[in-house]
Amino acid sequence: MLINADLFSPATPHSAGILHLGLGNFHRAHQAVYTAAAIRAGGDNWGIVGVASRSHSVVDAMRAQGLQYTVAEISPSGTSLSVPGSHTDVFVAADEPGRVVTHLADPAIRVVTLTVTENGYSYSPSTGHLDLADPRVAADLRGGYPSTAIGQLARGLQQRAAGSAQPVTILSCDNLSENGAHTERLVREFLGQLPGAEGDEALAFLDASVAFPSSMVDRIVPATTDELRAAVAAQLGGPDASPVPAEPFTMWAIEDAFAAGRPAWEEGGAVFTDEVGRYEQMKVRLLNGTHSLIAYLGALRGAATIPEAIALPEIARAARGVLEREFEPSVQVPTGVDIRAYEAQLFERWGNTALGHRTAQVGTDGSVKLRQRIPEPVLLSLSNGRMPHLIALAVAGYLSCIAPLPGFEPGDHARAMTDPARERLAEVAASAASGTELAQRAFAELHLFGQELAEAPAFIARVGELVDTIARHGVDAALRDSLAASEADASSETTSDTTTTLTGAHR
Ligand code: CS2
Repeated sequence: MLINADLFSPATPHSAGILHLGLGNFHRAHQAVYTAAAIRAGGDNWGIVGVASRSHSVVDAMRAQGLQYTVAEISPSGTSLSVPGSHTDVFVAADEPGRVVTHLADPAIRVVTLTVTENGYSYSPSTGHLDLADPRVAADLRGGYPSTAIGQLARGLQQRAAGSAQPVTILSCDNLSENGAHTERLVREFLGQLPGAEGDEALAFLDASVAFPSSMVDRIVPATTDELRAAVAAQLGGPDASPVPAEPFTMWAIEDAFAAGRPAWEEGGAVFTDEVGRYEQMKVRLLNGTHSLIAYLGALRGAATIPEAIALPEIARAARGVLEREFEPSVQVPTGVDIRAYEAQLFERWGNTALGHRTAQVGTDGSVKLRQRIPEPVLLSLSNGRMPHLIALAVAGYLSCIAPLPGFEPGDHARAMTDPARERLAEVAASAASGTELAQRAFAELHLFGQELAEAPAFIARVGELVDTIARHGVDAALRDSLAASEADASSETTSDTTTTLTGAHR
């Protein structure tokens, strides 16, 4: 082993109780760290079998390092290293496709966790349902070893139902609202699509013995860079091929509804609460929603990283405006959370220059991410007679990055963003005469952000206008325009509130 474990205290579990799908950096700096604390506190049968979908890089590195890796907690005041050590095995599903199903059916596995990103749930952003048009979903439904996460869960649960039928919990750890219910719905839809009565036994097993609690996860975890590898190697005195960078902040709120026990994740600071829905809303809208705005506008301004973007005064003003005036009114704050302190902390976190979180990373998969972040706040704002100018700007920024109008060059950071809707949107953009037409077709024809926003013509028109402004006059002009409109609306509301109060006082 290359990492000198004597310097640290890796958790060293005795056996595995968790199967984890999505062996990326987020899992390794979040859930794996909480699990290490639970294992150290006596839960040594809660080791994790980690599954990477297709990529070998993490699996190869961890195998060569006795399953260990370093978490580098990075802040402007310094970096501290730790080694969680919570894995008992890791493998690549594409290499050993049968193993995922076998582990899922194994009664020793009592919790299955997922960090497969918003894009890993095989759902259609336009309908919210399982995407039957996705060829990988269709292949999984036909049979053989499944390759999608939903197919793996469904096939694994089928096998478990037919075998031990022992209860199990499926815990989504992705930024989806109501992620437990969402995952359960997709698994049920998959099983319901199987021919004849093939899925019935598993559906009955789900009714009786499978729990899908929701959870809110939070930690900013960028991609690993060579610079980090070098810095970690220098501190460790030996190489780690796959260290994970992470901010110091970390939070996990979980609904305590498990079917077959759970690790004592509270040992690592997790909060068990029946207000997970509120935590999710707060996080997915305030943090992730504002993050998207910072990423798209920042990329268009040439900022490589989130801290570079938020250091630009207009972007900081737009971020504050969207957060306070457009996202926050749609959020029910969890009991005991000081929302002002939470928001102040968000700005500090985004400003962490040492972390170097890239705008291209946050801007990736915008079609599936924005679908989770914006529709409800937009609809609520419109129903209150208010145009959410800054959310419209974030969406205009997204379209300008992913599907630039002919003749508009969004820059390298925007070009580096990948998105499952990129091809479809680019086709529309290539033949669109204006931003207005692009927005109109993206929302109403492609149903990019679902049915309800497809029927919000004033919002679509505002997005289109801002796409045109970005293409013709640049992103700064669009920022000035939407900030002025948003600030004017806010101040006219304050004035009319005062008037109402004064009129009331006169009576
Ligand atoms: C980000 C998130 O990439 C993104 O879309 O908004 O990954 C964010 O960094 C995490 O959710 C923070 O917990």
